[in-house]
Amino acid sequence: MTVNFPPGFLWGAATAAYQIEGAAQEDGRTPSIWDTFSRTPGRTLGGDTGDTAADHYHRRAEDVRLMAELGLGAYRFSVSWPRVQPGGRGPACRAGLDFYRALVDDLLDRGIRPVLTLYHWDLPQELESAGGWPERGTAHRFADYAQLVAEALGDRVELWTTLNEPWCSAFLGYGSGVHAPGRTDPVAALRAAHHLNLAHGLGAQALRAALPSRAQVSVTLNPAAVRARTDSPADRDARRRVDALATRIFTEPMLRGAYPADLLADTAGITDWSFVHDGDPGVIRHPLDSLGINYYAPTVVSAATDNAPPRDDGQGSAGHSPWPGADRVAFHRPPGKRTAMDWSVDPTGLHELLMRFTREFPGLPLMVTENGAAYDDKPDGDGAVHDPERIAYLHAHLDAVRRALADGADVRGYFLWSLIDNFEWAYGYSKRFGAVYVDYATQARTPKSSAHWYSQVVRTGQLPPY
Ligand code: GBH
Repeated sequence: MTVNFPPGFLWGAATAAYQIEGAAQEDGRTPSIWDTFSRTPGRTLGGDTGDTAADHYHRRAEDVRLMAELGLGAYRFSVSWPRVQPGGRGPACRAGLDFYRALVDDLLDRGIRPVLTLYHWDLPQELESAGGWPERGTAHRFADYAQLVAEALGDRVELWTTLNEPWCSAFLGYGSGVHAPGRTDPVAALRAAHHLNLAHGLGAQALRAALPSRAQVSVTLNPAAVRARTDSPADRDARRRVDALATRIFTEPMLRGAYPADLLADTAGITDWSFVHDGDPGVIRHPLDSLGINYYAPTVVSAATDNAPPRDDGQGSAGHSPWPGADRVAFHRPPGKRTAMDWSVDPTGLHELLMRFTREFPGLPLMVTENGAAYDDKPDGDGAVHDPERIAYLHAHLDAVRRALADGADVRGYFLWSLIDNFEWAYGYSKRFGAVYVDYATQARTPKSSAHWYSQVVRTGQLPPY
């Protein structure tokens, strides 16, 4: 006897603005850091940019029809900041807001709940030119932007998320430099992390002030399911350091109101954290209606030894680490199945994270806001796309969610990453995460076999036998 998914469980799929919209120069949109970065030679695979992406800006109605055909109950998308507030400050751009109003109306017409993320990595370039996330002012700009979007869409969107994966914005954007804006400075990365936390707190306050009381406010993190390779004290210390930098640097200030003491100690040689002002912890701590968790693969670490294999976390760039204060940590590739990203397939990490947050933050509802896998999908002779590995991946991870529910976790929903193939950041269009195949030459959409499979799960609220 298995516990099934509870009634009211949100079944959805997710996307992000820069990854699908295209229309980078239309209707008053100004460049974001991802436009600048992707147009800089050598930054993305094949020099790919999001200029056209999956052309969702012009295919919004068709894409919402597709969601309805799949039977989705919810759709998680992000708003492009430079589309609705060009330059990142000042008045709104009406055309930009109209796009999201139309999207939300289309969703509501079809009974699909919109789940809106304010920031999925596309900082207006003007704000980066003024210093970006390492500068405190960016957090205040974000709060103004949050208010602007809330005033425009607050009457019809109930589920709001401030940030998506601030770890990536801070440590891949300013630490390893593999994401926009491509800076490689550990102090800037830690300052960015703090100002993203502050942006979350100020943004959540702005949302509460502008939204009706039924609105729900959340944040999405990518907590690491970190395992120590052995039980030795040195390997366990490596695990602790990575856990602090990946996860507790956000959860502790956001949910408890203080940075972890061990994080401050580990990074003391890099910064004295004087950019944290007296009142900041009280602002960052904000009662949330749920916590969003994105999960793809676990992280396996050990203490670095002289004969350890070279670090391979898939995220280093010319030796710049996204883990300041953890340079004596080695990252390992566990044996077993891998996706096209070379990430291991291990659903136990998802169960582990859901149970950890259930234990650490009792009473806080959880939402799996992203989970999915890239595979080398290709249409067959009839144009159909068969992706049995993705079905296996989704089945195993949904089973992990079901086990967490049975073990007492309060999981309210699951969002497959991604609805459609899209611009996979530094990897450009070479990696396909979609349940729906996109032929970029024609922009034709073809649901893969995983989309049909997921549609059955969504409609029945049950996992078929596997
Ligand atoms: C998400 O990022 C994004 O929200 C989404 O936009 C993106 O398309 C999707 O996932 C697929 O990539 O332990 O050093 O090896 C996930 C980004 C990838 C960041 C795995 C952490 C492991 C870092 N995460 N990565 S390491």
